[in-house]
Parts: sequence; structure tokens; C-alpha cells
Amino acid sequence: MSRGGTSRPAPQDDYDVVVVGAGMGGLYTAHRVLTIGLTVRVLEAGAGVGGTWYWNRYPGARCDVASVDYSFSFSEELQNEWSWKERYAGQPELEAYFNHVADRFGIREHIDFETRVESARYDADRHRWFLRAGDRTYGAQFVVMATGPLSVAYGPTFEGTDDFAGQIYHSADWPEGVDLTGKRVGVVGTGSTGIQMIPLLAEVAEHLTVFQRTANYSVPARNRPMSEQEMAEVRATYAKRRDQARRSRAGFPPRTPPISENSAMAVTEQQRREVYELMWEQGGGLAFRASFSDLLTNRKSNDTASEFIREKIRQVVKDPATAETLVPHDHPYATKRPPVDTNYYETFNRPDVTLVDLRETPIERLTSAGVQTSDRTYELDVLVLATGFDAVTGSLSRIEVEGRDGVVLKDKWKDGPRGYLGMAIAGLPNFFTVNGPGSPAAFTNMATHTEQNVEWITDFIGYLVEHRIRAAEPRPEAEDAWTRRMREAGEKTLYPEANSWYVGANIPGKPRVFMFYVDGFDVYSEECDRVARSGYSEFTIFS
Ligand code: NA7
Repeated sequence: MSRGGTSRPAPQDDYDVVVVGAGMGGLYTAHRVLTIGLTVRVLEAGAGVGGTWYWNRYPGARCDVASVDYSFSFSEELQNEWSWKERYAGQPELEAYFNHVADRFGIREHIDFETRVESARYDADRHRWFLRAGDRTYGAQFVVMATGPLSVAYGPTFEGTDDFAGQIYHSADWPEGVDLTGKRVGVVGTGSTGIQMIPLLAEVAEHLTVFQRTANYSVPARNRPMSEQEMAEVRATYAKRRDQARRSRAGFPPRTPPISENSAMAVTEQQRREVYELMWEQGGGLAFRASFSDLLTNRKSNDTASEFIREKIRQVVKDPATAETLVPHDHPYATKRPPVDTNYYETFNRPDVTLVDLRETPIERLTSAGVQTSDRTYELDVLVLATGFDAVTGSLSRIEVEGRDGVVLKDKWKDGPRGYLGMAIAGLPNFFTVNGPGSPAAFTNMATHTEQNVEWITDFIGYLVEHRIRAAEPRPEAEDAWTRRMREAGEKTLYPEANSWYVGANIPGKPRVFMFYVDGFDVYSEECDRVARSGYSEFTIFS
């Protein structure tokens, strides 16, 4: 199968396109590539499909975007035959959905599971990539990295970890069949993940200890079952709904009531409160974030939302000292990804739940008995790390990627990621990233965004093949301009004020830069379309 040449080992497997990752992005990429008649192999580290929804099996793992919108729109048959059971699908339902997609579209047979890619090297003479995974080498003209922005789990290394006599589980690597009934459980982390699992862990544990470093703003999810009638109503308007989402600022269909175009400062206090109360009752963190147009750009506006949530926490949590510990004070609302919950704050009214403020009493080490903070030891059988991810760049930086003329991705990104439209990188010809740094990704409905990215990338691959162009990569000036535009847009917002994964601040030593394009999915997709219409004029072509 070798295409000749001696500079690289002959690949065992040779394809037009190799896709890394069998989550939402990888599955759809494979489907599109097959549809245009090219050969494809998907390499997946896990034993099953679903990406995020394969790995994140912790109690309470659930999507924070409504199921009917967090789903593929490319097939009318698919959206008509699948009935979502809940307003926000949980992990098992989402995993089942992605398995259905893999089988229904004949994608599974194109996937190599338990295949972790370690390196990807470009052979400029042959215009081909060679990817190594264990003892296998895959060759391809095009590489699509659908490795996910939140797929590399981060767990802090506490001193004494090996001394701990109990079990330690990370939320994103949750073993099958864990039973926490009657156990003394500790959880480190109160991001979206911790906030989802804490109420459920409290129900089964003998005692739950929550170790909180930063208090968070959480809004009720108001999850509920979906009736067949509701599904039928959605189906009747699905085409319009999807179309509107595609042309919207964040990849969602219009909401009822419509998203306010107002500044929170443009209405009276009474009107503001009514809006927040309505949003609180309707549920959904992303909807609450959109209560007013300027919550993330105007500090005064943000203060009103932050204060509203603080009041709610104080109303729910009975013990005033516990309530004050849970009230966020060091970052504006939603500058960290806004979590949603079911009974999170209520859980701290239980007598069998203890909240530990790590700002007051930091963790010093683990001992055989449990967690030792600066003032005492908390005895535990199980310690759960809900401590997040090396987000956005983590999964790409862990693979040794070497492009043309010795361009090494890790070195190129040592001061923060650079790329074009979040999908292509100068120096790496024919190498594409789905939901990559510089795209709006996490600031949108990821389903809408993923489909848009995959369609743009696979259309481009189709164009290159049709025009017999061997390789293409963005011009450095285009990459510089996009990276600047993306960072400047971020700097105009309040996002950089928080130590979040949006800016890489959750990982010790990671460069602190804003990694997303926040000026709107609509603006972004129009720009992507313009580039395509121009015959990809921002790209250097190697023919
Ligand atoms: P997040 O949102 O990154 O949250 C991680 C949490 O873990 C957060 O509360 C952190 O506190 C805490 N953390 C991390 N390291 C430590 C150490 N060393 N000590 C104490 N506490 C620590 O991850 P999630 O998994 O919850 O959510 C990630 C995304 O998945 C989410 O945004 C959704 O998009 C889905 P900190 O705030 O850094 O002080």
C-alpha cells in the first residue's frame, strides 16, 4: 500500500482522510467524507463512539443544551426517527444516540477503536500525513482532528496521593459499576461537573464532603421528561428551527420569550428582576446568560445578574455561613462556563453534607485516611476529582504534530494557540481541526457549531480533490489576522477576568490567552462562507 519514497515507514493503512476521534465531530466528518466518495479511517482512543459522552459517565452527567437542539440536523430521517426522552439528555441517552448514528450511517466499520494517536508527521515530498498509533502507522492525504475541546482530564497531583488508602476517581474516567452507597465520599471541584454530581452523590454516600476552591454561579436546569407530543411539535418545525440556529449568534433557535436585545441597564430594576425571575423559572444556564445583551461586556449589567444569583443562594441555603461560602465573589457571572443544576444549593441543607472552603483551609496533602487541609483531616473512602480538563489545546498538544519544514505544533503554540478560523493551521498542510482554538465552539451550541465546522472542512477537502490540488494551508498573514481578531474580541469582554479553562488558567503553567472567537457564530460562519466562496483565497496552495 506504500506510495513509494523512503523518508517515512510504509503505512499499514492508507486512506484519503484520517479522522482522529469518534465523537460528534469525528462521526459526522467520516459520514461526509464517505458521501463524497473518499476513503476514511477514524482512530478512536476509547472502546466506543460518543467522545465526551463516551468518557464522562459520572453520576448526573448531562448536556446543558436542550436535546432537540444538541443533535445532528444533517439527516431529516434521523431527526424524525429519534425521540429524546428528556429536555436535557443524560450521558446514557447521548451515548445511545451516537451509537445509533454510527450504525445507521455505516460509520462503525470505518473506526479503529482503542487506537490512541501518538504522533502525526507530514511528508512534504509526498504531501501525505503519517499517523502513528502504537505499532500501527496510518497514511493519509488529509487529517481531521476531531479530538474535542474537553477531552484531556486534568487532575491535580496532591502530595501524598499514593498514601491514600481509598479510591480516587476522576469524573471523566469513571469506572463501570462504582457503588458509593454508604461510603464517605469527598469531591474536589465545583464546576459544571461537580455541580451536576454533588446532589446525586449526597443521596447515596454516608457522608459527602465538598472541597470548594471557587464558589460558582449555578442556575436551575429544570430538566423534565419530553412527551411524544412535544417531540411531534418540534419535528413539525425542525427545518425552520435548524435554519434559524445556523444563522443565529450562538447556534440556538429563537427562544421564547425572545432573547433580549436590551442592555440590562436600559430597563428598570423591576423589569430586570422580572426577566431574571422568568429565566430562573424556565431554567438553563445558557439561556440565563442571554437574559440581556450585555451581561458579558458591561460590568454594571453583569453585577445585576451576579447579585440576583447570590440572593437566590442565600434564600435556598439555610445556614448563613455555608451560604456565604457558596456565594461567588471573585469573578463576574458566566465568565466561567455557567453551570446548571438540579438541587445543588439545596444539597447543602442536608446534615450529611459538609462544605470545605479551600480558600480558608487549603488542601495540604492526602494521607492514608483522607484529605488533610490546613486545619484538619477529612476521613474518606473515596475521593472524586471533578477538576476539569486541559481544554481546547490539550488533546492536540499531546500528539506530536510535525508539519512542513519542521513546524512543530507544540512549539508553535507555546505562547498560546494560533490558527485560522479554528480549523486550519499555517505550516500544517491538509490538517484540520474541528472546534479548534479560535473558533466560537464553547460559546455556541456545540452541535450546530460542529456541523458547520465539519461541513466547511469536508467541502474544502472535496474542493481540493476535485481541483487536483495536493495540499493547502492558511497563509501566515491570514492566521495572524484571525488570531488577533479573535483575541481582541475576547479582550473586549469580561471573560478574561476569571481563572477559567476558557483562558487556560485552570492548568498550572499553561499560557493565559483567550482561546475562542466570541463575536458571534453568525459572523464567524459568514466569514467561513466568504473564504470558501473566494476559492479559499486565504490559503497557500501546493499543486
Ligand atoms: P471546570 O469547570 O474546569 O471545574 C473544575 C473545578 O475543579 C473548579 O471548581 C476548580 O476550582 C476545581 N479545581 C481544579 N483544580 C483544583 C485544585 N487543585 N484544588 C481544588 N480545586 C480545584 O471543569 P468541569 O469538569 O466542571 O467542567 C468543564 C466543562 O465541561 C464545563 O465548563 C462544561 O462546558 C462541560 P477553580 O474554579 O479553578 O478554583
